[in-house]
Amino acid sequence: MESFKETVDRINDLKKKRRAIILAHNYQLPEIQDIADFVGDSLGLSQQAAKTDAEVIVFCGVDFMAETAALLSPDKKVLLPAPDAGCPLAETITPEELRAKKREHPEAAVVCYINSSAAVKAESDICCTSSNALRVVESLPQEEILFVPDANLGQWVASQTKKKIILWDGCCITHHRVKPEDVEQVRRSHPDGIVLVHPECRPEVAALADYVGSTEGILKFARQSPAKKFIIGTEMGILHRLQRENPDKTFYLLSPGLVCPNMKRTASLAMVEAVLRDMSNQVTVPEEIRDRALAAVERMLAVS
Ligand code: CIZ
Repeated sequence: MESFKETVDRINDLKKKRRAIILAHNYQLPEIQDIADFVGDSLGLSQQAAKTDAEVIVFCGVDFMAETAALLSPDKKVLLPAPDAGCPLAETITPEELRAKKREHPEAAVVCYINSSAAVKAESDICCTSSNALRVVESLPQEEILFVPDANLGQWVASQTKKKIILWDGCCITHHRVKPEDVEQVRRSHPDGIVLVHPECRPEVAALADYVGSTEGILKFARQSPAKKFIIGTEMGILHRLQRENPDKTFYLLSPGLVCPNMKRTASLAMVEAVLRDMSNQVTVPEEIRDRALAAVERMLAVS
C-alpha cells in the first residue's frame, strides 16, 4: 500500500511543475489543511493567492470560494478538487430571484454575503463577510438594506444597526442545525467553557454565546483569550487549526451536527493530486458577470 508521504511528495512535485498553490478553507479535513500553502477563510485565501505569482490555484473548499479566487486572480487557473462541492446557502438565491426582490424594494441597497454565487454578487451593490457585515451595512448611505442570502447573519447585523434590514430566507443548513438547547446543555456539562459561535447560527443561539464571529474571529479570540476551554459553534474542520495553534487549550464542538457535507467532499489528498495532474475542474466566472461581481467585492474591500 502506498504511503501518505509518497502522495504528499507527488503533490509537491506537481505543485512545482504547475506553479501551483493549494488553499484550504478552515472547514477542510485535517490532512488537506496540513498540505495547504494557506489555510483560512474564503476571502483571506483568495486575497493571499492573488498576491502570489502562482499560475494555478487549487481551492479546497466549495464552489463560490473558487469563484471569489477567480475574480481576484483573473490570470490564474482556479481548480476545485471536488467539482460537486456546492453551498446550499448560496444556492438559496438565483440572480433572477434577486432581481425580482430588488424590484420590490427599489430604495434598498443590496448587500450580499460572500457565500453567494458570482452571478448574485454581480446583482448586488456590495459584498460582505461575516466579520465586516455590520461595517459594510453602516457604510452605505441607504437606510434600507436588502441582505442576501443568510437570514441568520442578516438578523445578527439587524440587532446592531438602526437601519431597516430586509432579509432573504436563506440559511446554512449546518449552522442552522444548532439549537439553543445545545448551548444550554453544553453550559451544564462544561460550565467553565467559553462559547464561541459563528453568526450563521440562529439568533437565539448567538444570543446565548460569549462571542459571535467569523472563523478567523473565532481563531483570534481563542488565541488571545486566557481561558483554557472553549465550545465551538461552527463547522468541525476549524478544530484542527484551533488545537494546533493552541496546544495548551481544549476545544469541544457545540453540536455533533456541525459537519458540512459539501466541505467534506474534498475527501482525500488523491483528489487534490488528481486536479493538479489533470488540470481538471477549472472554475471560471463568465465574462458578462465578472466585472460587476468583482466591483461588489472591491467596494467591500474599500470599506473594510
Ligand atoms: O467566507 C468564509 O470563509 C466563511 C464561509 C466563513 C467564515 O467565517 O470564514
